[in-house]
Amino acid sequence: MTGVDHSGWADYLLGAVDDRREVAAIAAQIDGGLSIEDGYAIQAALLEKHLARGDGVAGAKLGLTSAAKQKQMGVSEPCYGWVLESSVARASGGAAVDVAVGELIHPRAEPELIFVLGEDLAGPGVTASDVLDATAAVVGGIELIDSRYEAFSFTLADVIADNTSAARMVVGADGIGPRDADLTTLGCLFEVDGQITGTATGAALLGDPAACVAMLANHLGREGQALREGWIIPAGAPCDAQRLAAGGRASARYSHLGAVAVRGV
Ligand code: 0L1
Ligand code: MG
Repeated sequence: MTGVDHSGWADYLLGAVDDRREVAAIAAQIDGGLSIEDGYAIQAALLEKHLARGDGVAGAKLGLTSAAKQKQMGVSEPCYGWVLESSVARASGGAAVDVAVGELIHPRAEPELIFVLGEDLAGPGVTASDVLDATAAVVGGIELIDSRYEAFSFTLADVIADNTSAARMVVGADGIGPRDADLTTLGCLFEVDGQITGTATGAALLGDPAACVAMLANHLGREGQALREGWIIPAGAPCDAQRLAAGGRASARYSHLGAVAVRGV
């Protein structure tokens, strides 16, 4: 690793969250750019700062696991981040969950397939089948991402440092057992402000959503960390993300999992 000030850049990103303002991407401000390794080190420092403020970890997430998202953001690899307890809202029944978009910088909504773990999962060597064995339920959700960077523009290392743009995670009420349906053919229809903006199946997530979660478990295993029982694990968005404004509404309708909706307030 280089002499990058991980704690200082984490403060830079936390300041952007606190002040609800976009900031210049980090890589462009460092001679030689920002490595993926330094991106994860900044992300780890940022997580420590959130925990020091009294927040907790509700799960871990994957980002950029679909071709739709990789194309939208101009990158070719997935990334991993943390889901903070303060970011999670649980849907009840079919009612739309209100999200205070004014607390965010330039939020975008995207559908998510979410695994709820029934037991710990520690890499290396975790397979998609191991993920299904360790999963208590699969639910639908909607993530509100909010890059702290100007114009949602960044390198892969930048977005990793920024905890993969994580901002809010709305978790659907209706789950199924991990083997109750074929997750690769499970369908998702995403609608924003009355317009269908994307349709996809679970296979859009690198061929198999459970394999994505295995990648995350193996990534954390390399750092001596594990996914924990009770955590939620969003496997990524099968469709691209859409701007959500105050008064706007996004809904994700899943086969087998029901619908999840959010309203910008
Ligand atoms: O959850 C995600 O897929 C976000 C990954 C980061 C890139 C973005 O901000 O879209
Ligand atoms: Mg996401």
